[in-house]
Amino acid sequence: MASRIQQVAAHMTGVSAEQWQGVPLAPPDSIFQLTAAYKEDTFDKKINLGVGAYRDDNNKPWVLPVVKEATRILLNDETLDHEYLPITGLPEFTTAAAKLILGVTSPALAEGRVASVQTISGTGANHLGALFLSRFYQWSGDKKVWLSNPTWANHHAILKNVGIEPVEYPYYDPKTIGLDFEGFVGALKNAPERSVFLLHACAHNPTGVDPTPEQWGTIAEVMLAKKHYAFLDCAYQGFASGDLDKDAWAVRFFVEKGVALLICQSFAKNAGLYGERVGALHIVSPTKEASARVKSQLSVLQRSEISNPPSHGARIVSLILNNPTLFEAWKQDIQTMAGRIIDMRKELFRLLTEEFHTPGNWDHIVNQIGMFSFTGIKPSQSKALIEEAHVYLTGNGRISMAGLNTKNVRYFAESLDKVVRSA
Ligand code: KET
Repeated sequence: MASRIQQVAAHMTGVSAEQWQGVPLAPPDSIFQLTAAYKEDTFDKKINLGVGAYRDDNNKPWVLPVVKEATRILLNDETLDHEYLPITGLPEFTTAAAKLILGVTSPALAEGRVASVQTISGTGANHLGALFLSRFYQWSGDKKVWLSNPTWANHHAILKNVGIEPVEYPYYDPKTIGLDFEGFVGALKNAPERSVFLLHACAHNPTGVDPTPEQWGTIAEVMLAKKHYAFLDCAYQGFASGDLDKDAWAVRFFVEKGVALLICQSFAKNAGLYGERVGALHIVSPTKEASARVKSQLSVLQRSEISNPPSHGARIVSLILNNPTLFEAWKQDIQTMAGRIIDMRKELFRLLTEEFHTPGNWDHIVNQIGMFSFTGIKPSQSKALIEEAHVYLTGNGRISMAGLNTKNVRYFAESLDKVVRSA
């Protein structure tokens, strides 16, 4: 009776019966809040080094010329419609995407051992991969995935969402501002057999520190010996070296060695298609027959999650990957992006070492790979950069090199120099 009166009262006052009292206010996303704060900032020299998104030398998002060309072709194609794609995506896209990461001569592809599904960019691939493992992996104990310390923060959330506990393995050594290879291999050796390790295929985020080919060799050996599973996240193919094949080396090497694995692939960065959400999940199985079963279950999962993936971005990438002229043009565009980032590394290094004589060793600025640089500065210094210099970066000292250009790199170096000297 009392509750009926309450309901009536709530109805009369327009207050909903559900107050969501149990819902705590969540903090904003650590990366995207920086973009929002940067946009609101009115300071003329402000710099956004937060999100890993490419900018040209004028600090503008860059629509790749090859993407413009592919879009023009699509616009003039009268045969295209807006029907649903198949549940697992546009077949000519997923087939070409698999070749791009695994290599055209991949034995796994020739033997029909790869199940490929189009996903909502790299994040969707990570999610679907994690969901699949959560459901079907033969876990030796609790569901746990080993993540590098540090890693892309979203890895933690994506795993937790599907009931997998993220645990950490040593990766970055703050003393050397490089790879803690011993710690990493030690964790691989000490983890129970059949553990799942999430590895960044190239251009590690946030550190920009990748294992050498020789180190990858040791990692693969230990993974094979311990029957571990490799969850490979490849969000930056092309951004490490400027060369798509070179950046796929570790993935292909693992497949060749027979490490059990899946690959999460994103076209957000290398094709500049951030908002189009184009990606793929590739699961490599030991047999064609197993692969067919895996693919059938991926299809079932995908159906209940997103039903079928969006078509526009996949069509653009499919055109680029399947047309030799467009493919060559894309490689040029990737070199333009990777090359500009490398130039910024060199210039920042030169300014810090030759002009400002900033205390400390800055070799890592030029040695680190890909979109990001892990500066090695303290959280208090990151905070000072944001608050005093209007330079936006994540609290862990990661900077997106793509946010630097010939016009703002000096101001950044000067600001970095100041915070390094003051604390
Ligand atoms: N994996 C890694 C390692 C990664 O850095 C990102 C994006 C993704 C996957 C997913 O990208 P997608 O756009 O879903 O294909 N990283 C940048 C953007 C973000 O945080 O979402 C970043 O670290 O800034």
